Amino acid sequence: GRRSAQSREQTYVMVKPDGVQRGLVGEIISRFERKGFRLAGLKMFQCPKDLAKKHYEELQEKPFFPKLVKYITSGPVVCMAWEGPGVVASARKLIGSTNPLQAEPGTIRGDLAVAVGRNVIHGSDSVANGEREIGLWFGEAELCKWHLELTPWLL
Ligand code: RTP
Ligand code: MG
Repeated sequence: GRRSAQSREQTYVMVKPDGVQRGLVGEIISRFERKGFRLAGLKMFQCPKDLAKKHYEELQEKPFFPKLVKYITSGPVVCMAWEGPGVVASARKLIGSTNPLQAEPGTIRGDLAVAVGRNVIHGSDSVANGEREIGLWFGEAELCKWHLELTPWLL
């Protein structure tokens, strides 16, 4: 039924090194929790160069790609898998536009960042990429399965 399929949608969200260093991890987790999504995976992690390149492989021809890889590997990130109905699109809304100067107030980037090269957070841009990225960043044993029948207030 609806609560077993659609509500199992997952997205990969990551606090980038600037967000970790600026002490924004709690604030960011809090926004997703308060929205009503379920945290299925969470860890702090120093990303190796190979993984950063793989994660952003769709952007490898862009002029900013080397800088982007350097940024993501410049310090620990906080990796998260969030789950819930429509979580991929909703997370992108909570996060705001790629360029923080274009991001609406009330969004994470709109409230907490000023530069595209230091935009604090990542969120998957499609359901397929969410699955791909969670597979890249997490091992099976690092992800928790919520028992929805025991948490009826969570959709
Ligand atoms: P993300 O993947 O990190 O969630 O960001 P996004 O979907 O909003 O944007 P995307 O096009 O996927 O770009 C990935 C990240 O690359 C950096 N970037 N720099 N012009 C630039 O210098 C530039 N453009 C993009 C940003 O950190 C962006 O989040
Ligand atoms: Mg992207």
